[in-house]
Amino acid sequence: MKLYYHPVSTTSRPIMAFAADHPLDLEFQVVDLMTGEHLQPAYTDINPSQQVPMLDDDGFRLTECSAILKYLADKCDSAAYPKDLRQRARVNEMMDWFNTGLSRELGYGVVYPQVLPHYRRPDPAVQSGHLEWGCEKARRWLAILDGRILGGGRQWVAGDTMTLADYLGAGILTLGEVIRLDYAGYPNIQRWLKTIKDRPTWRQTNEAFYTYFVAPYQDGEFVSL
Ligand SMILES: N[C@@H](CCC(=O)N[C@@H](CS)C(=O)NCC(=O)O)C(=O)O
Repeated sequence: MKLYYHPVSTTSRPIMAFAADHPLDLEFQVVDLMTGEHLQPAYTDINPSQQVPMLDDDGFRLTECSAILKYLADKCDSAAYPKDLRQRARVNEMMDWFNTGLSRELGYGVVYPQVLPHYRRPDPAVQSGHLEWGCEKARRWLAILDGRILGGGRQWVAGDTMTLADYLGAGILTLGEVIRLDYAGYPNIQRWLKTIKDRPTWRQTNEAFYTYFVAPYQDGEFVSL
């Protein structure tokens, strides 16, 4: 199997982390988002969405990080994607929660418009209104994550053990580090992230993210939560 990915990408990092923790025969093929390789005909031909990640399993091509994680987990029979119907439904629920709610507001509402030129609104008033809106909505999701989902001493977001939802959620939350978001004021989120980041495979699979996406912006001025 081959994973087309980029090592700083928020949607690739959870798959890299999962793969590092599991016995998967996975070849990694960088698609250089920085030079626009994903927009070139060679990649567009195999992935018209022009995004990473994409998995190719013997000609079966699959996009969407959430779908790829589930596919890989079933492929290697991982306990991170439980077989029990309700436990699995809970994991699916949390993955959708992260990917459609928090990711939208935190990533597209707050972080990307400040660091990726093609997401910045050309009109300063629109940009500022967009960020204000994103921050307000992101704060709401973070309060739910901190208080309801990870509150009461819960260690993981979807059950008693680490699941795909934790892999995905940690990738999305750590994107905030690009604008130096440390989740002060959200102690349960901080505790949960620390547990995941203390895992031996975390630094290895996130090294490029910290080097090429977090470090260059460490002195930047950002609107933050
Ligand atoms: N819904 C997709 C989103 C994938 C995505 O946003 N990928 C980004 C990298 S994190 C990308 O390829 N961006 C390139 C671009 O949009 O130009 C998923 O969950 O996998």
